[in-house]
Amino acid sequence: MPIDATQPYDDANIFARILRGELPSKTVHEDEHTLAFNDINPLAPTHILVIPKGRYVSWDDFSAKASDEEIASLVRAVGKIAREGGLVQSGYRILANSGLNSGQEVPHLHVHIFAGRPLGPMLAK
Ligand code: DGP
Repeated sequence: MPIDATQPYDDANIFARILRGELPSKTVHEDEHTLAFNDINPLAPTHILVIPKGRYVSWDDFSAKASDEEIASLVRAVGKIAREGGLVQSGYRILANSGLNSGQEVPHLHVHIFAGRPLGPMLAK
C-alpha cells in the first residue's frame, strides 16, 4: 500500500525498527547520520538502501527539515558506497520513491542503489 508523503512519522515503521536494532539487516555503511543496508528483496545483483537516522517520512520531509549535515551525510554516503563497492565504472542507478504515485511503501526516507546489470529503461511506459 503506497504511503502518503505528508503523513506524520510512524515510529513503528520497519526502518525505524532496523535503526533501533529490533530487526536484523546487513549493514553496508554507517556514520553519525546515515545507515545503509541490503534490500531484503533485491531487484538487481546490488540493491542497497541508504537511510537517514533521523525521523523523516519522505524525500519531501527530509529536504524540507533535515540539517545540511544530515543531507550531506546521506548524499556522500551514496557516493562512497558506490565507489567502495566498485560500482562507478559499470554504473549504477539511485532512486527515491516519495509518496502515493511513486509507490513508496516504507514511510521512512530511503534511497535505493541498484547496480550489477544493465538496468533497463528508467520507467515503464
Ligand atoms: P519503496 O517501495 O521505495 O518504499 O521500497 C521499500 C523497500 O524496502 C523494498 O525494496 C523492500 C525493502 N524492505 C522492506 N522491508 C524490509 C526489511 O525488513 N528489511 C530490508 N532490508 N529491506 C526491506
